[in-house]
Amino acid sequence: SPGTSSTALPRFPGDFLWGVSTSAHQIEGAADRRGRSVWDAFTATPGRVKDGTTADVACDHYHRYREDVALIRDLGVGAYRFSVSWPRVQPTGAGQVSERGLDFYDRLVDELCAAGVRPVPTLFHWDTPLVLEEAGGWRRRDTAERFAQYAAVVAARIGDRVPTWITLNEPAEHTLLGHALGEHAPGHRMLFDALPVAHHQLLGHGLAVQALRAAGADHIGIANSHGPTWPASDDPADREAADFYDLLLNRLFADPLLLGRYPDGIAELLDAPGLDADLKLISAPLDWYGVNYYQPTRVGAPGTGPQEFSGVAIPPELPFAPREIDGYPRTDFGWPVVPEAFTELLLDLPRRYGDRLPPLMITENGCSYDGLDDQERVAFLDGHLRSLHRALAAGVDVRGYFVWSLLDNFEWAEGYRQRFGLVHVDYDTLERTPKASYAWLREALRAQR
Ligand code: GBH
Repeated sequence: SPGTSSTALPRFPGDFLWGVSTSAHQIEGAADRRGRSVWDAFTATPGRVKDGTTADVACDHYHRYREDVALIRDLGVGAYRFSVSWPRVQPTGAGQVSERGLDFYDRLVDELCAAGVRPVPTLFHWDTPLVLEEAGGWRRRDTAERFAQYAAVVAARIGDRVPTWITLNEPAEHTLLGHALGEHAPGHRMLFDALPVAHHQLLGHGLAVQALRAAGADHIGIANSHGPTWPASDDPADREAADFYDLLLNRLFADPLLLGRYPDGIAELLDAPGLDADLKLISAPLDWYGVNYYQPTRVGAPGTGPQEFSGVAIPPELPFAPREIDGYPRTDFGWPVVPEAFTELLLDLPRRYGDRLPPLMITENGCSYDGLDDQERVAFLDGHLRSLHRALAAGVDVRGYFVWSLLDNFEWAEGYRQRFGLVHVDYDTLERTPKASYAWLREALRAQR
């Protein structure tokens, strides 16, 4: 009825997969029970994490996973996307496997299965073992091989109960923020010299897919960040800058994965020997393609934008400059809330990739807001689910949607000051408290049944 905010969502397909997402470094804690990762070292460097915190304890999910699985079950979602910490499984990133580390994921997967929740592990969500990084990390080609060996170790232990896999999370962010701009671990500022890091992650993905299939795994995907890029104006210089940003964010990973080639100009910059063979491996068919969506980006010609954007310093040498998007509400992070851009993105992917595009799953979507009565998050999720439904109605094949995130957690360079959870975490007591958005989503999903 008019005046109530409880208008039901449109109906989604009966077999649509609903889920929530997290990642290991952001929630697990128990840092004393794993090898060190690039994020431990980055965090220990003063000034890198803005509130000076570490993820040593985080949400202490390592010890509290039973309570967290109960929260997932009670929410009524069918799936849980978590990540496996490489240094918990292989403390030095190669060779020696930690059985105690694997035991944790074994227990977690059992707990999920008992709760009727599908485990959806991501094998890499940015926490490279520090020993590997010190030997060159993703700048080195053989890290891709190490990654595939680690994937095989994980599959051998939990593969019998895992129906759906994700290789990498957002290699674009890990390349750009972690290696080109140095705003994330491992903190390199290599600008365009970071391109091999992109290629080696893609190669790691391809080799891991091969290793997973050899271990009998099925339903394999990847989680890539995507978002519409809007030119700041019709000026050709702004359009050119926006096209370049679009290439870096939306095509640098998707083109090799889905089309088996790099966008024009990139292969020349890469200069990798054996590129054709690599691309063949990288473009081996995926069962589904994961999209992490947060917001559109407005981009103009270089030298025309702010020096700092969303807390990230923008080097003047970049051939583009991000610009503010005005006229929309903003999250606590300052990101504009533009649900219709989600529809735009979802309509665009099949236009770009045609029948090379596998079925989609939204592997992350969410927002940062403080407080337990988080009506802004309710509005964000409601708006984005309606936008997603519009894309479904237009024929885009989307099979699932995962909210980022189940819990408030360690938000990388922001520390704990951005809260993305459906569930509030008190970082002194580690007490979990479901927010208004949790109750809203539970009711919205119940109404779908
Ligand atoms: C994801 O990355 C990560 O996978 C996850 O670990 C993280 O916690 C979560 O999102 C929330 O941050 O300056 O307005 O253009 C997010 C990818 C890239 C999305 C940068 C926002 C910049 C916003 N992000 N992008 S803006």
